[in-house]
Amino acid sequence: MNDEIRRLVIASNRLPFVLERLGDSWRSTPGSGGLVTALAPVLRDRGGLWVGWPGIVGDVDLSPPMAYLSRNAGFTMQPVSMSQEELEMYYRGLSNEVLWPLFHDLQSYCNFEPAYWKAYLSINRRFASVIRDSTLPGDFVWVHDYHLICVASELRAMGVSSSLGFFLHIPFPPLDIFVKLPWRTEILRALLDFDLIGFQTARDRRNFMHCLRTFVRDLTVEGKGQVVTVSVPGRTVRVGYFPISIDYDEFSLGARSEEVSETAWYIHEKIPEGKIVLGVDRLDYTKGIRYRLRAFDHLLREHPDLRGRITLVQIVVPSRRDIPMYRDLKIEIERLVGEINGRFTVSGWVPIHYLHRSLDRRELLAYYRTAEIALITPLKDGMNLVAKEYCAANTELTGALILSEFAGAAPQLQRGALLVNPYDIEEVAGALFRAWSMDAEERRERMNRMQQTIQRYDIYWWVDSFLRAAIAGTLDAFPVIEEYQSSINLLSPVEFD
Ligand code: ADQ
Repeated sequence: MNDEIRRLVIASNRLPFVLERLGDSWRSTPGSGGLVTALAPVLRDRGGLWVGWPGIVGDVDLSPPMAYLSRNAGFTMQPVSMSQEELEMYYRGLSNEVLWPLFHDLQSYCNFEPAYWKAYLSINRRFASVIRDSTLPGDFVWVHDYHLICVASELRAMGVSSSLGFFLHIPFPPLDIFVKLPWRTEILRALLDFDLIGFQTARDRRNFMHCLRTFVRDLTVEGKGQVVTVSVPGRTVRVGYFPISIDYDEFSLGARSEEVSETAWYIHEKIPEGKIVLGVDRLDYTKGIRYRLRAFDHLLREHPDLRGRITLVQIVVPSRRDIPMYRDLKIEIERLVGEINGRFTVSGWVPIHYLHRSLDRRELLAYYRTAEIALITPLKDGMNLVAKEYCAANTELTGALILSEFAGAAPQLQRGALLVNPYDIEEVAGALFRAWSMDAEERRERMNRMQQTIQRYDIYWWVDSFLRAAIAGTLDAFPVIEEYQSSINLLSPVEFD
């Protein structure tokens, strides 16, 4: 263990909540998405630091709400400010119109606007200055995701020599897609300024290594297995894969609680006819919702006997509402739901129940617990935590998981899930039929296998394996500090003055 390590510092585009001004008071609501679900329990009570954008644009004095949230959350929060224009160019632009679609293999959705890149570098530089000003040399700085790839090179340019780790939550694309990026060499070079680069799966690391070998000269690679060492003149960097996970015990115990059981019973009471198929996704074109709806439509056409005996509950969490492509996607999903419901609904049975809102943990767990089938079919996904959450919450071992082979979770869950190509509508419909008719024994065995894997490789395993590779230590290197005990739950909304 490295004795000099002092604090765990996390940097991500957003702080783990969204702040809003409500007249004279403030409201913080939990951030949606996998990164927050995964990291909030890790930093809680450790007195560490989280650097990120709090969700407010412009020049607003954020010290009072930040002080309140830091005092009560169990770690300190350091905001990074942004103007509306910067947000548009760096976040909406380079992050979500270039890196997000390209890294999910959807290059035709990209808008390679040159001005985006300048804004991206400038915001990465701002994150770097905030990190430099609020950390000490012994802190371990762990930067997250595609918005902040250039933070290490900016920090190095400022003379910061702290230990820096990076984790990419989304996939890394294959060479022939990555090659389209106008800033491909800059991105690869910037990543090499971290000390450890982590990907979700072996597939992503393989793609990255292939790109490095193609574009970076004088590169040597040593070792094999989960973490390898890459050297370029003047730098040595470790590169590994660390499949992210969930707090298994929290989901599993939560699902057994009385209030979740009651809500689950109530949900099934309201949808009494047959089996429930569940889809839960952030609103995003990578999640494959349109293909999924068409597969469900195909199932009902091909198996008229299932009509009235199977119901799809599709929950869509609002996301990136200010991006036009996301607004169009919402309209298209609603049109498809309306069309399918219009075609098949009969008195007493509506085939698709569509919810477009965020759910609290109790409701989400209740849906997980009550659904006989989870239909998780992203076109590509870094990991997909919903798949793992569904399994952890399936306390009675009666559920079946249909999972896209392009989700990062597929290699880990392949012994229990029914893997499908999400573009293959007939195959997905076939898997639905197979899951619908699967006997209890097979469901139990498959679910049991998946639960064992998720329980063993949970979120604490993930953090520890990353930290072991980064600093030869584990989360225990940053012990829980009495005076930082949290009194608010960042996964619930809070209002304060
Ligand atoms: P996301 O694309 O956000 O994450 P995912 O991993 O599935 O995808 O996480 C979604 C999270 O949102 C889950 O934790 C889930 O509980 C929560 N959620 C979903 N529906 C909700 C609802 N209706 N109400 C409230 N919460 C809801 C990115 C990458 C993924 C990667 C994660 C973590 O795109 O591939 O798995 O980061 O690395």
